Amino acid sequence: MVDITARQRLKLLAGAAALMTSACGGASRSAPVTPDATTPPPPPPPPPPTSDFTLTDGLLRDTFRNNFSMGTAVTAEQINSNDLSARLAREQFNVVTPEYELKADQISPSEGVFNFGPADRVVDWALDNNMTVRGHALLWHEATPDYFYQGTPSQIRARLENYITTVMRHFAGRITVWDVVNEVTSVDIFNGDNGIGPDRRSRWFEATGGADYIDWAFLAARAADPSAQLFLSDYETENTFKMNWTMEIVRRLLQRGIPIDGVGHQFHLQLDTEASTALAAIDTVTNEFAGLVNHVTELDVNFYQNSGECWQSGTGCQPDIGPTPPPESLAAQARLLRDLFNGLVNRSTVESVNVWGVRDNDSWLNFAPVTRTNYPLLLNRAGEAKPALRAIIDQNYQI
Ligand code: 9MR
Repeated sequence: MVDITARQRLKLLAGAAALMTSACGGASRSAPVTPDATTPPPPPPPPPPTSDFTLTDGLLRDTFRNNFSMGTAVTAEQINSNDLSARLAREQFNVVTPEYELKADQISPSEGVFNFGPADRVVDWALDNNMTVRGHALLWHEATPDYFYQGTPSQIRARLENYITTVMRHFAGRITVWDVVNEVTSVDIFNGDNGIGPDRRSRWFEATGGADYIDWAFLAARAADPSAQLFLSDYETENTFKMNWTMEIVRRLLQRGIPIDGVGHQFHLQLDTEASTALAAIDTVTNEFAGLVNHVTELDVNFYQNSGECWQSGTGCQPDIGPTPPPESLAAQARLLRDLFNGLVNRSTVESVNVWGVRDNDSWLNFAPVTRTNYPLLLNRAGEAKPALRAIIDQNYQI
């Protein structure tokens, strides 16, 4: 995983590149008739449309208004620079997740230091624009400074409780939904299944000697802000094996009386993912745990298939597609997302669906596992609706 500062630098470069490549009319017109002194010159004609479709204000969120809220990830940098993605986020979505500003390495880079500035910026901007905020994430094994893991298990617990209490109280009333723990399920299933079981062998697990830290986090979160909705979020819940392990963890939490309100499914999907596998994950939660709700937390569709080797060492990766996405891939993305959204609207436990970025150039998948042009989101680099967006808002749109 690329570190945060490198990622931020890359994002800035990507933003600049997108600006430089944005089209600017340029069609030549015939010479104007010489105006007479009394008639004002006619206004210039509007630029030719680049597509036969206009994404009117609020269309995306309004399409799903009776089903679930529609969210996206935004950064403080995008807001501060009035980036096109921030403007489109405000126009089309009603939930914002700060993409990294609420992570421990940003909020508290060293012990006792709390830096809320960038997160406050995103949260206040969202609220000013009538959007709600998903808090992401109180505990993760990435983007977390080393000091969190130092000392005895009881020292680590006390520090974690203090962190969660301080952060949640700071945002109380402004952030009403939190990913309390992120990605705590074992990934052993992808490493040949060595019988490790449901709990990820993360630094949290190693430093505390087990998975009780998950309980500690939820208990502290409920105590800090009893009105907040508390989630466990993970990726590849569309994989039955991984989902079973996530379910084992949720079951254990509920059996112990640990407060949890819902499961977040990141849904970082592939072009060949069957929507039914993702919908099955939603149903698994609904069918076993009456009262728990589902959120889709980080939806995107990767245009590359990454081998384990590519993820682990950055070698053997598929080559860059380049600046023109293959039409058949755009169509596959549109079909997958239409099937997914058609299933999500019929599932009453789905309260919130969030895509992980606004325009294709915003996505982490342009940089992970290696730097390549990717097309994972609903809007293209120019901020126009892609086939996937049109497919989910209009059943008559021909893919
Ligand atoms: O997209 C996020 C990227 O901008 C950050 O640099 C990175 C580290 O904070 O986190 C990325 O988001 C991750 C999310 O928080 C959890 N699931 C996986 C996402 C992609 O790595």
